[in-house]
Amino acid sequence: MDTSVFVSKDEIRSRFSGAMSAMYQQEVPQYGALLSLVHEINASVLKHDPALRSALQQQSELTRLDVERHGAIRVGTAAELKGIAKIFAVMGMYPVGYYDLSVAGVPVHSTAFRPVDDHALQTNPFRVFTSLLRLELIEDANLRAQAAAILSQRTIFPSGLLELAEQAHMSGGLTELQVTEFVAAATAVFRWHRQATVDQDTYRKLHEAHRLVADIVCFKGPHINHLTPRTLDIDAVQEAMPQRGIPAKELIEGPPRRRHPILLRQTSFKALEEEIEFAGQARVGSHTARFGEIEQRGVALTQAGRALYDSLLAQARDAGQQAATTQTYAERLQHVFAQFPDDSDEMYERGLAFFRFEPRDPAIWQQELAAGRPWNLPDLIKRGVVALNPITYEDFLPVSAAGIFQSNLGDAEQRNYVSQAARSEFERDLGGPVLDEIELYRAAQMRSEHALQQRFLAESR
Ligand code: OOG
Ligand code: NI
Repeated sequence: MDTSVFVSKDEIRSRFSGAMSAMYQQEVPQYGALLSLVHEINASVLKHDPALRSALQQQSELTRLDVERHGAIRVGTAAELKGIAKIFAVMGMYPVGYYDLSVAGVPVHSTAFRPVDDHALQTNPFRVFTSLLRLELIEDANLRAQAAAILSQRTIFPSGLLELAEQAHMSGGLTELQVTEFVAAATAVFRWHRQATVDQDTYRKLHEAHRLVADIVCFKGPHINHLTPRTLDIDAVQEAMPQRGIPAKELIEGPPRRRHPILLRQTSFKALEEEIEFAGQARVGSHTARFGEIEQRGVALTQAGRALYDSLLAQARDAGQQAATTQTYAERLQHVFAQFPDDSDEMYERGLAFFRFEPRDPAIWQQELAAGRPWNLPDLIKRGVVALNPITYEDFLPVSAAGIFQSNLGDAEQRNYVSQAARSEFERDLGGPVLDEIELYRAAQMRSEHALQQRFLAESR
C-alpha cells in the first residue's frame, strides 16, 4: 500500500476544525463576533508583551493560537458514542479523561476527544468535549422508555461516513478525495436541525425531566452546542463582551488570574433562544442550547498540584455559603489561591506542575558542558542553566464544566444528584478505556527530560 497518498491525521483534524468553525459562525453569528474580539485582544496582548510573545514562540504555542479551539457535543446512545469515537480516530483524536457531571445535577458523563502526541498537539489541538446521556438518571420509567425509543429511531451519521472511517482504519488513511468527502460528512453530523423529531408535548415532557434531556433526545443529531477559541487575556475579553452586545456569563470559571496561569479559565455567553418546529405540527416553539465560550489555558498540574487546586477551589466556594462573608467570589478566590505558588521554579520543586526543559542560553550551556559535572536536572534548573517551559493543560475541569452547563440552564434547573460516577459503564459504551491525562503529561515531561539528558551526554563528550 502506498501510504504517501494519504492525508495526515493532523491535516484532516485541521480541516475539520476549520469547517466546524465556519459552520458555527453561520449558525450562531455571535460566535463570529466573539472570534473577532478574541483575535483583537490576542494581537494586542502579543504586541504589548514581547516577553510573552517570545516565550510562546519558544514553547511552540504561537503557531497554534489562531486555530485553537474546543467544541462540545452530547450524544444519546452507546452506539452513537462508538461511532463518534471511530470518526474522531480518523483525525487523531482519542478519548482522554472521564468526567462525572451527575454531581452538578447534569444527567451525563463525558470524555474529551483530543490529539495526544506532542507534534499533533502543536499542529492543531482541536478537542471535543463529548457527553453521553444517562437515561438511568431520569426518574420516570415511562419517560425513560420513551426517550430510549425515540433515540433508537435515529441515525446521526450520513450514509457512507462510518464506512469511510472504517476504511481509513483498515488501510491506514484516506486520500485527498476521500478526505473532502469525509470532512463534509463529519461536519454535517454536528449541524443544527430546526425541526424537532418529536411533537410539542413530548418535547415538553422531556424538557421537564431536564432541559439537557430534551436537547439530546428531540433532534436529528448531536448539534455542536458551543465552540471555544483560546485567548491570552480572558479578563479583557470578559470585560469587552458586554460592550459588543455579547451577553457574558457573570463569573470566570477556574483559578484566579495569575502571573503563571494554571489549568484552565473559562467563561461563556448565554445560549440563544432558537425557533424550532415540532414533528407533524404547524406550531413553532423555541429551544435554548447553543452558546459561545472562551478559554485561557495554563500549565498542566501533577496529581499533587491538582489536589491542591481542588481543595483551594472548594475552600473559595464553601466560604461563599457563609452568610457573613462580604467578599466577592473573585476576591475569595484570589485570597485562597495565595496558597498556590505563582512561580515556576517553586511549582517544579514542589512537584505541582509539568514542564519541558530547554537550555536557557547557549553560552551558559556550553560553559556547563565544559565544566564536566554529571547530569543533574534539578541542579541545572536551580542554577539557571536549564529553563522551565510549562506544558499546557489540554483538558477540562469538571467543576468548571458544571458551571458552564449551569449558566445555560437557569436557576430552576439547578438540581443535585448524588455523585454517581460510572466510569466502567462509560468505557463499556465507548468500546474501550479512556486515557489518563496525568499520565500523558508525565510522559511528555519525561520525553523532554530524556531528550535534554541525551543532548547533554552527547555534547559533553
Ligand atoms: C459541555 C460543557 C463542558 C467545557 O468547556 O467545560 C465544556 C456541554 O455543555 O455540553 O465544554
Ligand atoms: Ni466548553
